[in-house]
Amino acid sequence: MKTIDLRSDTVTLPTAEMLEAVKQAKLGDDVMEEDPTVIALETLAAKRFGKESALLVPSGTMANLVSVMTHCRHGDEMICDANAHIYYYEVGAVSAIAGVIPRLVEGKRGIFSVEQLEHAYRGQELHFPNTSLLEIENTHNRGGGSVWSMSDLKAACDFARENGLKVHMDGARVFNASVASGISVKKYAENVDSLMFCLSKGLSCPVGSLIVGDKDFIAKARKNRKLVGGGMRQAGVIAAPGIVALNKMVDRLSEDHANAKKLAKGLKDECGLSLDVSAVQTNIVVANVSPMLADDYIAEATKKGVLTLSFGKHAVRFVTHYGIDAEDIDQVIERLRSRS
Ligand code: TLP
Repeated sequence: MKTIDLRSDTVTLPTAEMLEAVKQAKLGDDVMEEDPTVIALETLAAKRFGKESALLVPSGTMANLVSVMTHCRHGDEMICDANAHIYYYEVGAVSAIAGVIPRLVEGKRGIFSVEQLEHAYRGQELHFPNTSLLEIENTHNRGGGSVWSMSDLKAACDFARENGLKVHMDGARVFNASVASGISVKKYAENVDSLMFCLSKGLSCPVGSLIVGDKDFIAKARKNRKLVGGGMRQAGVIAAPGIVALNKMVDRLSEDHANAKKLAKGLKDECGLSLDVSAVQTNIVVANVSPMLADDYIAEATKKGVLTLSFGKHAVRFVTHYGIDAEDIDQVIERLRSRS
């Protein structure tokens, strides 16, 4: 029985073209800013997002941390969604390392309104920490791959700007957002001061994330990357697949989105799980498996060769990606339909 791995789009393997690009890559010492392949990727990313500069880092977690360290001082406050990856899944790094206090907003599937921001923002007063950053996640992972609309994004960013806050976008899956919404990544980036995206998720690269921003911000971020041990040497071996990804792997994300929709429909109509099919916008499906516990459901599914992740007591996450096709989705529905 073939194992169908829907735990995450991080399980994707590099394409043959990516591996060939690694072999052919011209390399140098990237800490000395002499790796031509890294420079080519950073130049390409900056151009794609309409920003002055870009910086390659090993992971999305480091990209978020370095961005927060660059925007904020120790003791500052950052407003973010209560289910934001940066708060929920990054080992508390923004507090433990950057010394930043998160102030949480209860968004709807990770999307929050200006009214909620007005409520969360305490103003600059003697007793309060200095609120310096708004963090937005697009697509929103725990929100089930939800996409920020341009009007919601613009309103939140305008509010931030009017109050002197910088905006950082965790765009780990921003290309999924862009493909689903038709809004260019440039348009998303235009509204924020910094944006990070991952090569290692839907774009199928083995390693790497990029931060984009203005020249000065990226120069400071480069130093913070060094501070947290993220300075890399012949990092062109990571950058080379990234160039292939940006040129070849973006448009196909719509296949993952179509497969996620098909999966959601099947899980609801044929496997009896509870979920809102119309809420599936990208490559993430979150289903409620009650009365079963998520862990028990996952154990049963694993026995049937379908791998998934727990997203709460009764919530299970399924992620579609490169390497999962429409037939695999049929198989998943078939296997999960029977409860024996
Ligand atoms: N998300 C992973 C797990 O950590 C949950 C996944 O499988 O989805 N921002 C967002 C929105 C993410 O989803 C992730 C990874 C990150 C940041 C961190 O990226 P990495 O794993 O490269 O540090």
